[in-house]
Amino acid sequence: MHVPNIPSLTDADPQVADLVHAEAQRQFEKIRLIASENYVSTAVLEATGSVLTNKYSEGYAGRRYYEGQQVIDQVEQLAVARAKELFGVEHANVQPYSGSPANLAAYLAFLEPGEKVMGMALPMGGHLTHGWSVSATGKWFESVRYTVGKDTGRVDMDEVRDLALAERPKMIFCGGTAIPRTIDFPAFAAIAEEIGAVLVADIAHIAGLVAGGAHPSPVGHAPVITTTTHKTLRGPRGAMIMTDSAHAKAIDKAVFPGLQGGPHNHTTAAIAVALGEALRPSFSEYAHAVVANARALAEALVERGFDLVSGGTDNHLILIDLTSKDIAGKPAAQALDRAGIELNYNTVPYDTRKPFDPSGIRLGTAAVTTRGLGVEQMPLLAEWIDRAVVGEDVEKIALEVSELMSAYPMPGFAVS
Ligand code: DSN
Repeated sequence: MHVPNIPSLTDADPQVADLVHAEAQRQFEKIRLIASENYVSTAVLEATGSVLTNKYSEGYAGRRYYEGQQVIDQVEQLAVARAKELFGVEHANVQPYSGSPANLAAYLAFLEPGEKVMGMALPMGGHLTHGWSVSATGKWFESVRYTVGKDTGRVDMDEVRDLALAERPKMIFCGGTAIPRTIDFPAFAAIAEEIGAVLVADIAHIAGLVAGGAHPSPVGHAPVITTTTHKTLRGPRGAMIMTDSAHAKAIDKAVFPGLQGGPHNHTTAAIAVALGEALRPSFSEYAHAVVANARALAEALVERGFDLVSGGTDNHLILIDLTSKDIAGKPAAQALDRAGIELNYNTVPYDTRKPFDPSGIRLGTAAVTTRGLGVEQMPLLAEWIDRAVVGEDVEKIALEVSELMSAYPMPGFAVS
């Protein structure tokens, strides 16, 4: 059953209560390898489900448009202070509703419509909001995109520099959603400085690794840093923008009143809780364990003949090109789901297939590491993936997966 228990919901709306319990059970039984997901602590869950959701508080602490902010101001100030301490930044805005609005705030703060942005192309591992054509950011701004090497699967910083010098974008994004390798923040910063562009580091995927010292930090290199709070950082669904002092005012104005109304105060409180957790030494151990697990899983997959984009991983994420296995990403992901292994199909760089039916799958180790799985379990995961990806023994594997996971407690769930 779900923890905290939900007796009032069960009385008032058993249909929804049953669905909540069912999802908790599903998360307990599966090996969750979606690279952008995690399990939050029970404390984060409690903050998210609190009466703070009842309150409107447009504005910022001490400068609100509604009365009754005696408590909310303290909640937001606590979240901000913890973000500043954890990441070592001068300023933090904890109000963005999620990653896409956080990135939009950067556009609103530093670009006029039609001006030029540079980001990693979506099929190469970038994000929709880094200027991809179907996103508002690609429709309302001119965008240029850097790629990864066809043979290396890695960003070539000389090519990024050449493109930047030729195109002279006003803003540059680094980071993305399917990047298995370390992001070279100093190199991006040098390029941005050379052309006078604002560098925005989108660390949504790796924020927890940065906080835990398992990935280099963009602080001191990128004056603007956007992140979601729910991936490796292990907080609630939300986002933050961290800046140096020079860029703070523009970002705050862009978030509110530029893009948003009232912040989601229950989320802000849960972000504060998650940041408090990330400030503890055990979080650094967690972040390093996430990377160690990803490396071990990558090695075990390579041994089984899987073709990994860039050959491996430096972080929590693995991108597999299944072309050599003669199966597409979507049927593979569906077969894996039936086997109790949850991940997503994904385009790979230079994919010849369509985004809704691409050649790859994407995996991450943030959630399984939270459950307590270690490097010793990764060869078994690779073996199950190898068999299930082609639809072999899926029902049998699902039972074995559920048996394995039953030994690892899940925050948010208790066996009833
Ligand atoms: N949907 C997120 C991910 O899965 O990486 C990015 O927005």
